[in-house]
Amino acid sequence: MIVSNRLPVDHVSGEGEDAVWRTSPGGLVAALEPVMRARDGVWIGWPGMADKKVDPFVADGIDLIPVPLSAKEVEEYYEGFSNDTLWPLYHDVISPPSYHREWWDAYQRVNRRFADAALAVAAPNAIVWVHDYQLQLVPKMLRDARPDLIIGFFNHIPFPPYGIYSQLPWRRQIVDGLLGSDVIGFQRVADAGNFARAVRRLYNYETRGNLISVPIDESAEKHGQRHTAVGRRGHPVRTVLARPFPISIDASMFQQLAHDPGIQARAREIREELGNPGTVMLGVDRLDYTKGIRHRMKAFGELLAEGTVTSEDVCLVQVASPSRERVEAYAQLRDEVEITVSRINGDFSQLGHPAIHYLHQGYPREEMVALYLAADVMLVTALRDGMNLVAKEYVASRIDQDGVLVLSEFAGASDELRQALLVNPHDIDGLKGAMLHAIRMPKRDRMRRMRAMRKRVLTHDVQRWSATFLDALVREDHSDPANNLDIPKRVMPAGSYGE
Ligand code: GDG
Repeated sequence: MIVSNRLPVDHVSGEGEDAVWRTSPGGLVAALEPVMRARDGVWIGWPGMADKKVDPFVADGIDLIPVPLSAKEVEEYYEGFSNDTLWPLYHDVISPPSYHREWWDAYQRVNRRFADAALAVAAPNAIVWVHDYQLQLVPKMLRDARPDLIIGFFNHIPFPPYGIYSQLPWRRQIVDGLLGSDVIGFQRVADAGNFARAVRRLYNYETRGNLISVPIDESAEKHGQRHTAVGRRGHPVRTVLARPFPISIDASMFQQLAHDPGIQARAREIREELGNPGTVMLGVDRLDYTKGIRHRMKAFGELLAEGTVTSEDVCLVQVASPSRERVEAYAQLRDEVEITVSRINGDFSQLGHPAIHYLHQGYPREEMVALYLAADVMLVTALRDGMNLVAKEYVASRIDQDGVLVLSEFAGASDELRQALLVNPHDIDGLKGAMLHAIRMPKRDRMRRMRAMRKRVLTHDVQRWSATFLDALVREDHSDPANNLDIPKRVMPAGSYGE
């Protein structure tokens, strides 16, 4: 069973029996669909419409169980606690988190509803995989009711250092909720480390490497609990594996799209429509304050102001797909970004050559791949990002082995894509230097780097990610050597561009 905030479908039209749904085939669906079919799985989540009860249905062969949310719950649990408390807190308080007790109440209530929906259909010893920060209380709710279940949790966003995490008024309850899992997956080594430290500080539980010993009462062992042992302090414990499982993309799907002659023609057309500039730089992000869109624009604006580049030589295409527009911080960010774009364009565009092509729209995947193929330089300058799939999608799409990735060291992807030009996006001079380096990089160097990054992404795709996670989840022995990490040793000196 998969439990996630959103079902992997969007409502197209009609109601009840006549409802038409379209699956939103993100990487997660692509990875899990075959597994779910083979194991008779179900997916539990919110269908995306408030105040509507939707009966269970099947989409593209996956059984879906909708969990209803009222408009008030969307406001308090989703937009409030998930996206205005946890999201900014877990992303290093880039924007100040809001703490409201009513939001917390709604979060607990809704987590209970998701857990109950799972409990209603879980077979004995079922494998339940819970996803992301909206549902951190679900693992413990499941464990308390059904110790036989095999429970995994994957956190798609960072887990912050304790000095930040400790702001959360409900910091103990969240950690306790997560510890209901058998396996807790994080994007980076640092996230798993931050979590283990939070466990020690808040509960003083023993931790050893990736293993956390959670004390249990004597009787629990007899009730079919897995992973039980006697802890070093002489009490019975249940061990929880908390380690990184860096997520990836459906790499072969991106490769396949990149081979499509129609998409290749579209990529050429895009360059023509842009006026055939010497260099096309591209940004693709949800319009989110974690993505460093303003830092990227500031750096580009300064290069134009100094005359180091002109809008005829270099243009920036920024796709900023609309996101969370009812949350105040997002509305504010949109205003700031749009003012910045207008200023830069007003000051530096030439007729027929706008400096920034700003697109506040979502596009079909085919168009995204055409953009990746058209872009000489991909800018991923997140201030904090769990992984950043866009970086991996760009690499997988570059079947010509060309193109330069400028990548923030604050994105999880930088642990694997060491041949990117790594940047600290707060260092505007460093960012400008990396942009210039990318613009001027000789083809041989570009290809050498791209080849190495492609090797990594093509061999470590989302199918491998889900298989690795599920493998760790069903394994009887948490301390098995197969749990060793598969994250490359740093091949370049630590530190960012220009240091
Ligand atoms: C969270 C974590 C982690 C964007 N605009 C369009 C579009 N996209 C697609 C991209 C990419 C996805 O959305 C965005 O994924 P990211 O990883 O870049 O970022 P988040 O949305 O913040 O995702 C993140 C991820 O979860 C997975 O664990 O990597 O760190 O924050 O796939 O291509 N796709 C289409 N049109 C658009 O306009 N078709």
